[in-house]
Parts: sequence; structure tokens; C-alpha cells
Amino acid sequence: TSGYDFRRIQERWLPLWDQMKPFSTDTSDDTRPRKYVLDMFPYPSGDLHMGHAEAYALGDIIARYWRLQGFNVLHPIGWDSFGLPAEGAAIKRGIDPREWTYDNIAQQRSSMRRYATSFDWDRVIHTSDPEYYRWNQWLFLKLYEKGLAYRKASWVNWCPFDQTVLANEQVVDGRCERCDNVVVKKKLTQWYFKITDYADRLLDDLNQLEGRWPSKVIAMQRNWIGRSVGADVDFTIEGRDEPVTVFTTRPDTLFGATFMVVAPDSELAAELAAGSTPEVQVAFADYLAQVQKSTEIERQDAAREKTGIPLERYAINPVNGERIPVWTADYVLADYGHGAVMAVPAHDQRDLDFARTFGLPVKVVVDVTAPITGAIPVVTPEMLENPDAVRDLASIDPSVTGEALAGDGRMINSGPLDGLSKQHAIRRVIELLEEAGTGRAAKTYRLRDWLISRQRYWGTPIPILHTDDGREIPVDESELPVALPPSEGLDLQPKGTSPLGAASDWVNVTLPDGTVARRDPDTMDTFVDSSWYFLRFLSPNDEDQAFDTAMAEKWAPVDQYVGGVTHAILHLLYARFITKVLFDLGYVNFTEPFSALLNQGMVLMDGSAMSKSRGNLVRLSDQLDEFGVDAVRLTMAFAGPPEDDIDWADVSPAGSAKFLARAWRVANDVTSEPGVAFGSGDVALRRATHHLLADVPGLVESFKFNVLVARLMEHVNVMRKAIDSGVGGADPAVREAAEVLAILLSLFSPYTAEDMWATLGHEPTVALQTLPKADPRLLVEESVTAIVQVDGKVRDRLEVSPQIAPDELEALARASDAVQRAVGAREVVNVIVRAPRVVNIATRR
Ligand code: ANZ
Repeated sequence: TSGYDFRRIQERWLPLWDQMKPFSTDTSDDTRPRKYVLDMFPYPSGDLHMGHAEAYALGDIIARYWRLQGFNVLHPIGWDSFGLPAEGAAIKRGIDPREWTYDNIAQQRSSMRRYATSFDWDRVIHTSDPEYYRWNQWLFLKLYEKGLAYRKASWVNWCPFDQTVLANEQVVDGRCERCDNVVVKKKLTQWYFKITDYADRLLDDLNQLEGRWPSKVIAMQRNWIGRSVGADVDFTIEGRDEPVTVFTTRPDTLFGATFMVVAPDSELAAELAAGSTPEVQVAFADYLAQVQKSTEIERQDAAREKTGIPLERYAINPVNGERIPVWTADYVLADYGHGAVMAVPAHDQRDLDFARTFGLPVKVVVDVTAPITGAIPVVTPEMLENPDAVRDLASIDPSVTGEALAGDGRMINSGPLDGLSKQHAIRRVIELLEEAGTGRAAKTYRLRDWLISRQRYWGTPIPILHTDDGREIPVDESELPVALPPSEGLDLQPKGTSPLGAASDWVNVTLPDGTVARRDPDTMDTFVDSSWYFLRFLSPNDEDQAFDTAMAEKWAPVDQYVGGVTHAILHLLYARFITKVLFDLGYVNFTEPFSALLNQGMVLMDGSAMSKSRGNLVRLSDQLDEFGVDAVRLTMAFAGPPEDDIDWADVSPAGSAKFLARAWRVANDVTSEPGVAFGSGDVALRRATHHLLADVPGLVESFKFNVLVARLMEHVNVMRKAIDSGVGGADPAVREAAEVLAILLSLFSPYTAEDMWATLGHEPTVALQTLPKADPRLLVEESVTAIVQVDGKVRDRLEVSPQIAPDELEALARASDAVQRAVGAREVVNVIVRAPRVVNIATRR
């Protein structure tokens, strides 16, 4: 045989696998346990890069592992192929977005095959195919029927560069996630999905995922949903019929409210100003103009100097009838809570900063120096009268120190709440408010409804018709898909309205009853496409339904999801939301889409992210040409724990290639026949093989792929030594070791493993073998040394079985000549046995 040559091996096996289709899953096979292993599907932005190579190598290890364990594994792939980059490329080159998209898909697909990813190539989906997106439209209609899809005019995030609205999630630090331009606010009528109806469930169900999703991702989801618990309190406004409601997390401090603040960009502020003096109206207009120039980030910066103006309107505190002034200031946000706050400067830092800037009163209502002990505070009259309770308050007076007193303590200056702790005061004041009808327990969320309409061409058309008299008519399900018209003749240039509006033949529709209507020209956010795609893989060619409910019951949720942490919020939140909606509609019988999640790290170069502009881009195709697919894949697995970043400057694909050559050669050195009984083989080598087998499940199932690779390296060394030092290549134990090596190596380096398997005289494919079980008899150590002490001195050493029972060990120890000599005539008063290692005998002296 010639030496190890990865090119020859790749050329030998790839065409054969293509023919065999070893990874096409029979989803109706009920004879084996099932495993659904899913990689996040890629966006077809160009050829595969190093990041893809890492992610798909990791997902592949997991899928291949479960196959070796006898599972029926579903491991599909598709393309998330709608979206802006295709449109950008189309504009730049004057081509149809389809051309760019499907060319890139073809290229990625062929790279994935070469990369030996064990995908089921018979289940490929593209979200930009009408056969797929018609079901987005179906999903939209289902949400619409349920009142979960609706249109409203509101201030939205607008990217002036991409000329499109952005979901809150797509605004990062006030900038467009995609192009990094500063996002501005624009008032537009847009479509929303009512994800806020699901806020509690999205939050509470995270508990089920604890320990199975990275805790960081769970925390990010929790924070994004941002549930605050407190109360709504109604303040009467002089000269206004309706009260103004504020949300507070600290209703216990209600007696300390000394003014009210409303968001300047809220309708309420405009109305209150309009009802005030002409001077206030002018000042308000000026202030609002100033505020609208600042970004959301600036407004949320607590350290920023407080600005605001009094509206010369007054609110009445419902618990004590106190009259407090209403101000407007931009630290209060229009779209959180009710866009208005009761300001309690003594206990809230922002309110205090504001009060100190404008000379507003500060009233302490929580004595933070008073001790809170026990669950239920016992308030004695002495405590209330004790001047000591407020003794230290003067020195921590917030109006002097500038430090708000945020901590717990006992209520003071608060009428019926006096003496209570914070928690009890919160409960009590809510009771009082509810009795009086002036407030109630309430929750507020950071989460906003999901803005799903986009003013772009390359997406799923929204299946709604608009009539001249303003009615919305959902397209009948039987009319789906509402197919995208050809892009030819349309100006795709971003301009703030959808290019589809100009496709007059497409837009104008006459209904059977003669009604003239226009199609909604907007397309859906591509996160709609990816919110349910995992279900489509179960029946990818189904023409009658989005997915097969019976198949979903069997196969879903996804057992193991693998992908980047960049999707920790958006994609996962939306998929979780849509899954819950589908559950409520009776289409699925589970409420969480992804039972376990693995986030791979990034592939870096010299400590930073790879990019063309930095000039540190490592091209995957170059690496594959130089070192071969198997060496690159093995390097990805060996680099470290999968969650950690890989610095390509620190790893050695050349070293991986060398190891693979060594592994391949030991298989070539096996001279026994396939099928030989292993029982008569060299015991030491057999033990090593079975120890390895015993450790595999623990290592793979806890994603310690790097440790397993290290063990395989060690295993090859042990085999090499055995072959070269007397055991020889004809020993059955060497064949056993080599076969196990080939099977395990197929997780990481499928070509080399397949070639070894053939060399060992077997038919392809090694990927569908069953991983042998470790023989427990080969796992026991032969003997261990037990030491026997008499009165603290070692008197004998005994070679015993590691499984020896304590009483048996004690008997052996007592029978020892050396021990008997040491004990002599004395009485044994105590024997402590720690099998199999120690026996301690104590005598009476
Ligand atoms: C009175 C109070 C007293 C408050 C106190 C806090 C401490 P989280 O936890 O983020 O939900 N708030 C309410 N609506 C607001 C808005 N639209 N813009 C800015 N701030 C707003 O914060 C809830 C608290 O933030 C609420 O509780 C309110 O101030 C303020 F010692 O009410 B608090």
C-alpha cells in the first residue's frame, strides 16, 4: 500500500457515499429510538467559512455518535435564503436576488458534501422557495385569525441606510445590527406579532431549559423579556377627566412621591402641555425638539445630566390626597410602563438626581437603618416611638448626600404602612389601592410586540389585501402561496416603501365579488421563516400542510440544537413563541422547540475575529486543500471545549493530519482476518480498548470532544507499541483496537475512518456501525495493594481484588503472619476496614 494520502481517500469515498445515501432518514422507522440533531441552517452569503466548519463539525459529531449508538437520527439541513444581502447583491449587479441566492446555495451545498457532513440530502429546504414560504403565509393567517397578527401605527426603529424598519432586537446600542448606522424613530403603520401575550410563558418555561441550554442564553432571554413586578397606581390630574396611571416596582414608597414625570415624546405629555399656559406650550415644544435629537442610549444613560420642564399641571396622590407637580423629562421613556412615573426622590436615584437639579422636595419614607428581622415583622409601639429608629437618618439624608436610599427598612411617614418592612408594605398598599379602586398589582415587560413587516422585496409577501375603504381581507388559504412577482422591472433600491408596491399587475386584485383591492406590499421579517423551519424538515415536500402533526409528535422537539450564540435572543425567542402558538392551536404537543442547546465558540485568528478588512481571514477552502477535510474537522474538535473560541493561530491542522496518518497505518498493520474472535487477544490491549469504550458516552454526551480525541491519540500510541513489541499485528486484540478506533474516528474524520474500515476488510460504511459495548470484565483492575496497619504501623501488604468485600479483607488481614506477630498476645479492640486499600487494627496496650 502507498502511504496515507487524504486526497486519494476523499476521492475514493465521497462518490460512494453520494451513491449510498447513508444518512437519508426513514422517519417512519419506529423500531429504533429517535434523535433529532439540528444545526442552525445557514444564510447563503457566499461559500462556507471557518465558522461554519466549526459549527457543522460539532453538530456532525453529535449526529454520528447517536447513529453509532443505534438511534434513528434525523440530521437535516436547509437554507435561510430570504433577506437583505441577496437584495443588496442584486442591486449592485443588476441581477435577480434569486440568481445570487441559489448560486450561493449550490456552492455551500457542494462544500458541505465535501466536508462530509452527515446531512440528509433528501430533506433540503430553502425558505425562499414558494413551496416553503407559502407556509409562512399560512402561519401568518393563523396568527391573524387569533388576533396575534395586527397592524398599528407607531414609532418604529428606522435604519436610514437600509431604509427599513428594524425590530427592537435588531437595534444594538442604538445602531442597526446589520450596517451599524444610528437608528432613528419614524412613525409608520406596520404589522406586528403579539409576542407580548406570551411574555409570562416565555419567561416561566425557561425553567424547563435550565441545565440543558447554556445558562448565559437563558439569562439573556430572561433579561430581554424583562419582567418587572409591582403596581399600577392611578393619579387624578386636575383639569383632566381621566386619571393618569403610573407603573412602579415600589408602591411601598407611594407616600414619598413628591412629583410626577411624564415622557416628553408621549401623547400624554403633549396633551398635558396643550392644556397648560401658552408659556408652557412654547417651552414644551422646544424641549421636545431637543429630546428628539437624542438617542435611546443617551436617554437611558443614568449618569447623564437631568433635563426637563414643569408642565404646571398637578396630580393628586391617591393615598394621601397630596397635590404634586407634573413635570416632563426625557429620563422617562414613552414606551415603557405607561410612559409616566411617580417620582420618589428619597428612594430612587434618577428621581433624586432630577429633584436635586430642579430643587424639588425629597421625602424619606423608608427608614433603612431600622433592622428587618424574621419573615413577619413584629411592630411594637415602642419601636414606632423610639427616636433611635430614625437616629442615623439625618446623616444619610438623600437631599444632602445625593445618594438615594434604595435598601429595605421600616416604613415611616407613611400613615397605615408605618412600621412595615418593604415586602409587607408593598402587599399592604396594593390591598389599600385595590380597595379604593385607585390601583392594582401589575407587571411590566421590556419585551415589545414583534414588528414583522419589512419594506423590501426579497421576503415572504404578507397575505393580506387592502380595500379602498380601509378593510383588511386575508387571502384565502386555497390561494396560497402569494408568490413574489419577478424582480424584473422593479426598482429594488431602498426608498422607504416596498418595491412590491410598484408591481401593479401583482398589487391590484379584483375579488370574485368585484371588490377592488391592493395586496399588502410588505414582506415578512426573515425570522418568521426560521421560527418554525425545524418542523418542516419532518415532511419537507408536503404539499398539503406546513408540517405533519403526527411526525412532529414523534420527532419534535429537537433533541439537540447546535448554533452560534449570536442567536441567543432573537431567533430562539421567536421560535419559542411560534412553538407556543402552534401548541395553543393544537398543531404540536410540546411547548419548547429545542430541548438542548449547544453554542459553539467562534473561530478567531490571532485573538480577534477574522475579517477581510483586518487581513486575517483564513479561507476554509485553502485549509481543506492543504490539510484535508478530516484534519480540519479533527482540529475543530480537538481545539478545546466546543463553547470556547478557537484561535486558528494556536491550533495545528498539520498535527491533526500527522495523527490521522498514524491511525491509518495501524489499521494497515492488522494482519488477522475480519470476524476473528477477540477473546484470545492480548489482555492488556483489550483492557485499554474497553476502558476507552466505557468512557465514550460520558465524554461525547457532555461535549468533551477534545478529550475524546486525546484519548484516541493515546489509543493509537498503545496500539503502535503493542504491534511493535511482541504482541504483533496478527493478535486479535490489535484488530479489535483498530476496529474501535475506526468507528470512533468516524465521528471526527469520516474519510480516514472509512478507509481504515475498508482496510480492515469491512464493507462501507463505518458510520452505520454499532459502537461495541465495553466488556465489564475487562474494566476491573486485576489487583490492588491493601495495606494493613497495627496500631498505626504498616505491618503487611496484601494483593487483593479491587472488588473485595470488607469482611473478606479483614479476614485476610487477621490471617497474615506479620499481623499476628505484631498483635501478639494483646487484645484487638477495633478494626477499621476501607476496602480494598486499608485495614487498621487497634489493640489494647
Ligand atoms: C417609584 C419608585 C420608587 C420606583 C423607587 C423605583 C424606586 P424596572 O425595574 O426597570 O421595571 N419607571 C416606570 N416607568 C418608567 C418609564 N416609562 N421610564 C423610566 N422609568 C420608569 O423599573 C421600574 C421603575 O422604573 C418604576 O418604579 C418607576 O420608578 C420607573 F424607590 O416608581 B419606580
